[in-house]
Amino acid sequence: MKNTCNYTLFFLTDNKHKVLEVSEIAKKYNVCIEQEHASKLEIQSMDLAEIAWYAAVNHYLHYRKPVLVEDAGLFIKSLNGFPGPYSSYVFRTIGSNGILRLMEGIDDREAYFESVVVIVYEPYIIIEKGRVYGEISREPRGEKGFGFDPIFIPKGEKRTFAEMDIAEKNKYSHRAKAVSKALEKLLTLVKV
Ligand code: ITT
Repeated sequence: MKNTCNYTLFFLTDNKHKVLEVSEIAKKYNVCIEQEHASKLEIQSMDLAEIAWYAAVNHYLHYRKPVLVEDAGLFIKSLNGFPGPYSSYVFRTIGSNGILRLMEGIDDREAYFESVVVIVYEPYIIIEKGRVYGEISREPRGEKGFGFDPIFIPKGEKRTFAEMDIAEKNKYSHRAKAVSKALEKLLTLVKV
């Protein structure tokens, strides 16, 4: 069945998994998502909201089309929130196995993912956050998803995110929560 779009948002990301996850949510709101491959301004900050806000506003000022930026990170309690805003770099360097090695002998496995979504849809700028709490597994499990999915088990589950399909991950995920809130706000502000 063809998706009817009341609105289209250009999602500035190089991560195709994120596009699939966000598109699945956006469908419910009749919003279409198009991946935008332009380079993304990445400022250095400890604050995901600040990073996403600068990227979205900078892109909007260049291209003047409705843009969505989403930034996320994994925050591990026993590592004082590491890797947090550095998740992308840490994933590319030490990966999930590196995190598991850092946590060898640590019994406190609590962690959360946080997502920040910024939508610039003139004249509005919408910022919403979402979190999912859970724990870091003892070993990687599952082939689906991306990033740290094989080592993250959301609260109330036994499976890692990498053992779930997109619809199941979206029932729990930080990204699904932030995107749903942002789209609800967008639709209350902008009437068709
Ligand atoms: P962008 O092009 O959108 O920036 P990215 O993959 O760099 O895509 P982020 O900066 O938002 O994404 O995320 C930083 C890292 O955090 C990402 O590379 C993953 O390793 C990890 N991460 C974020 N969300 C995740 C999720 O839902 N599942 C697993 N890992 C995730």
